[in-house]
Amino acid sequence: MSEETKLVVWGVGTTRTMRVYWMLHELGLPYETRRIGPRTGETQSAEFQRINPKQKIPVLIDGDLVITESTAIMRHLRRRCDKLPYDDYQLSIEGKADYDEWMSFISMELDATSLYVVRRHKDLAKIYGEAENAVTSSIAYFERMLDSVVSLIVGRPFLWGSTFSELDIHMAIMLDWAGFIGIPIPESLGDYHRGITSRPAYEAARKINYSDL
Ligand SMILES: N[C@@H](CCC(=O)N[C@@H](CS)C(=O)NCC(=O)O)C(=O)O
Repeated sequence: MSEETKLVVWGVGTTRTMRVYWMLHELGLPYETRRIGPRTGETQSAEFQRINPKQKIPVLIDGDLVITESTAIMRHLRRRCDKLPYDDYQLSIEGKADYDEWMSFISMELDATSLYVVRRHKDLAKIYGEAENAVTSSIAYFERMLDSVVSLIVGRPFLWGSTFSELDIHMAIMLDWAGFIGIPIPESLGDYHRGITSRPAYEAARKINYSDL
């Protein structure tokens, strides 16, 4: 693989695919898109199952490398070029622990155990089943978890160190998603959220990810 290897992204239309397009546009990397959507049956085609047996989008193909997790794809793209260099803190052992903590917190506490449960048992209840209590308690859990980190975010342009990173993509999409569901976001996070989502790469990614859906 080299910086010149053609990048191919499979999948559009979800918060997870949005992460990948946003990072690609931040880095200005050229790519091709295979516009398959979630729950269309396209992730079950024989061709796609050979690429990703998990039958999930997004997938990034980078030469011989196939990556099937959106957070791993964001990190890989960033490491692949030098357009978003790391600062001294981000390279330090403390900075790396801080990164791991944010990545784990957003992926697990805000996403997997909270908003994704709401998604499955509310909007996608026809597939995953109705579970009103799970939806209500997951919303409350999301609010409690988000509240617990508000003081670490307020007044900062970026979550980690002094530069924009994939953690900002991850967090801003969570805040978008919560707003979409109707969960009120603490007002004090408004400046951070607006700052991150005013980046041109966010709009460019939205156009690719959500057009014709
Ligand atoms: N861990 C995966 C989760 C991906 C995921 O859950 N993708 C869903 C859409 S949000 C999917 O492809 N579902 C299969 C389908 O709907 O056909 C990631 O973040 O990359």
